[in-house]
Amino acid sequence: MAVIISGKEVSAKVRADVKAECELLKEKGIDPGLAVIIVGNDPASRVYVNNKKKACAEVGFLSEEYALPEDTTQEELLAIIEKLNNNPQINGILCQLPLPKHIDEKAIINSISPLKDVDAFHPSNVGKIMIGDYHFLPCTPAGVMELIHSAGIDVCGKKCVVIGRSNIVGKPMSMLLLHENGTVTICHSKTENLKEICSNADILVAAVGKPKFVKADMVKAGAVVLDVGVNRDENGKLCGDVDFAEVEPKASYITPVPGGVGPMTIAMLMKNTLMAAKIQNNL
Ligand code: BQF
Repeated sequence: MAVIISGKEVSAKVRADVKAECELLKEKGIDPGLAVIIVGNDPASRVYVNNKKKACAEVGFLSEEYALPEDTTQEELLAIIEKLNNNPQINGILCQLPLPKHIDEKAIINSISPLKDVDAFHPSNVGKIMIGDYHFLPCTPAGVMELIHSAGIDVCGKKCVVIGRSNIVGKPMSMLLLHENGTVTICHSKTENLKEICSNADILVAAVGKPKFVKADMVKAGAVVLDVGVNRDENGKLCGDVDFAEVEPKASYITPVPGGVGPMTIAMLMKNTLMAAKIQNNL
């Protein structure tokens, strides 16, 4: 029987803290604003963007949505970002990924001012994270760390295994665990003996993108299991990368899907936007 770490509850606390700080900023005449760009009609992206706008409204941020058609050119998108970079009312800019295939994602990420890059995807912010000298943390890994802390778990000296090596989750996740003195192993699709490596982990982070990929025989008894996946199962139900029914009895702590890491991603985006507003106003 594991303790279920509720991202629903922890994220509500984070948003409440951001809301309180936002009120203080507004008394100083600072009104934090986030611009969210979405290109095309991907239904999952639509849900994520709506979640972000809803969170902005809750914490008291201004939010602007730029919903662009699928056939938007790269030049058009770059022109919008350029305007937002120069708009003092906008403190954070995020471009919802993935983008249509005819747009070069790297070029778009590179064009966002690092000071407004609240996803922390710009190479300059990625570099800062590598050397441990950052103001923005990537939202999902930061959310996972917040969940670990909320449960009173100490990473120092622990065997941490991250499954997945994406630039958005796996790589930065590994770096944050390393900063807290975890002994970190990154696994991926070419990893040999995946089951054996995972089943030695004290802290296991699943960021694979495959429904119910992590089974009980991949998990050590008493491990802490953090599930980054947002998938649909065979019945169309939301599920994680971890087979929750199998793994929960074996773990000491586990995050559910929905209501685990997902809401934390959104809450950390609010935290980053608040930080961006402070930095841009020299606070
Ligand atoms: C929940 C995302 C893959 C690719 C791009 C709450 C979200 C999801 C789940 C959410 C995600 C996943 C987001 C739950 C934002 C997380 O209750 O479990 C919130 O909105 N997310 C994204 O913006 O881009 C993605 C996953």
